Amino acid sequence: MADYQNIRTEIRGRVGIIRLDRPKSLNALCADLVRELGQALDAFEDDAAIGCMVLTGSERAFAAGADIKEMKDKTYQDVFLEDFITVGWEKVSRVRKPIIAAVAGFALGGGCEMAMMCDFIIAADNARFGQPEITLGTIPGAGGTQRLPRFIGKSKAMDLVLTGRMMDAAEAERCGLVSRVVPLAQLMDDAIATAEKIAGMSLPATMVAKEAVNRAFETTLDEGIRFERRTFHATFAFDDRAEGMAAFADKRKAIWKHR
Ligand code: DAK
Repeated sequence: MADYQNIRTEIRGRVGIIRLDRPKSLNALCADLVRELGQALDAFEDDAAIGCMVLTGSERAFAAGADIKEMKDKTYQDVFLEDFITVGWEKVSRVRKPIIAAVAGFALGGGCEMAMMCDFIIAADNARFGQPEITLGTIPGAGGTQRLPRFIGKSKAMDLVLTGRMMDAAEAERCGLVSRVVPLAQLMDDAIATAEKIAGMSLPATMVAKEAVNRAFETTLDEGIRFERRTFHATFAFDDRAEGMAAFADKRKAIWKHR
């Protein structure tokens, strides 16, 4: 396992867990953390024994946003030329294997954006989501203005982005930002059990299912349905598709080859 300073990683069965770990700054997403996160995502993505990932933080904070102290003296030239924290960041939305965000405490600014880049969010009952960048004289920089309205609608997205207010877990569930809310003490057990369930499916089937759902955000309904139909047909090339249907007919459990 790599020697990371700002995150911790763990493997449980076929589940790869990444824990953001800068407790003194509520997991503020500094450049080193984002670089390490990118490395950890690559490692799990390349590991054939991993079928699903969980991204989490601490009980107090998933992440309170990008590191404001690191950002505050940067100029336009600095952020443009170094493509500030972009490369590792984009890996979260580019991984092809399923990834669940398990969110407790603050998920603010880049923390909220990072959770939204995962495939779905399981929230602890103490979770608080928000895009407070407006209070810093700036705007969301990692998808907040684009993903929030797609996920929760224009009105609530505008409310959050323009006021910088936080919403609690119940409101986040009501508006569809999170898939479910669980008691804090159960968050990791629930997230890992869900990840194990996904990792227990055929890996290529989960990967194409994820890709097909994500198409819905990029294309028209007609083209999306067409993509789904072609992809559905393509699953007939998988060994696991033949095995899954044969196992159903034989009334036995499928044995996946992940091929
Ligand atoms: N950055 C740096 N330090 C932070 C931090 C942050 N985002 N959030 C908290 N901390 C630090 C605090 O400064 C404090 O440090 P010490 O004073 O102990 O040294 C420590 O964490 C504990 O925080 P508090 O004492 O403030 O704790 P409270 O419980 O009183 O308040 C809070 C918790 C989360 C409400 C508060 O800390 C807070 O408002 N934090 C800032 C939240 C925020 O504004 N976040 C948005 C940041 S801007 C991009 C990718 C991402 C982004 C942009 C571009 N690209 C890919 C290009 C993202 C931008 C942002 O997220």
